[in-house]
Amino acid sequence: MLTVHHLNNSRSQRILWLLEELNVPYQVKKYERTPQLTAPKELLEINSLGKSPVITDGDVNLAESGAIVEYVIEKYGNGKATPPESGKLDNLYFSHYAEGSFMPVLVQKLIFDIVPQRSPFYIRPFASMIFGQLNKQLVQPEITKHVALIEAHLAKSKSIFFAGGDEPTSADYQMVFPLEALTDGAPDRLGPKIKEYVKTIHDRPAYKRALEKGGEYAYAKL
Ligand SMILES: N[C@@H](CCC(=O)N[C@@H](CS)C(=O)NCC(=O)O)C(=O)O
Repeated sequence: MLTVHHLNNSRSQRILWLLEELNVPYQVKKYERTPQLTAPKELLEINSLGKSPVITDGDVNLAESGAIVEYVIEKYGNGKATPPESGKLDNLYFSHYAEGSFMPVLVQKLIFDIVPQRSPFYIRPFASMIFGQLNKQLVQPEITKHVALIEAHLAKSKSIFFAGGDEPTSADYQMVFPLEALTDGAPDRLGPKIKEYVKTIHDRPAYKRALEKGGEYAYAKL
């Protein structure tokens, strides 16, 4: 049976949601973040980067959420999660954009937030000032551009989903995590379409089942 190596509060929630939507039988092996928020070393035994998600499926051992999403849809989709012809390019774009362009900016913000908190107390005020300025001058303007791009796309999409079809496709499975993280951390910076999008996904029965299977997930509440 397919196993999802699942880290709490992580991108592997995407994979649980996908498997629930496609009704694929699977089991979850749970890993707990350390107090420093990194993955525990047991994940290194499954994948050499020690990151989540990873799946094992027979002889297949696959990391990288975008690759896993494509693999699962191709092997188990039975035609589901296929974008309409008119949405194929959008699906391709947003499936890659999520990890290739959007997540790096959010991770940069997270790091700039965390560095001052973890600095020795005697340099913390200076670290806060420097990293606060870096966030304000470099990262926030980037996030604003990303939010505008996504908001504009969702506003013109033929449906609530990124590819404009009547069901989620790989673009949605990839985009949901960064949008949830933003909704949780900076809801005031988001437009109405992104908020509606995240709420619609959270209301889906398959999404709720995935939350139950995965356990702790800070970006959506049961
Ligand atoms: N681009 C990778 C990123 C994987 C990744 O960084 N996963 C995070 C969880 S969201 C992780 O395992 N963090 C723990 C660590 O780096 O120790 C993907 O989409 O799968």
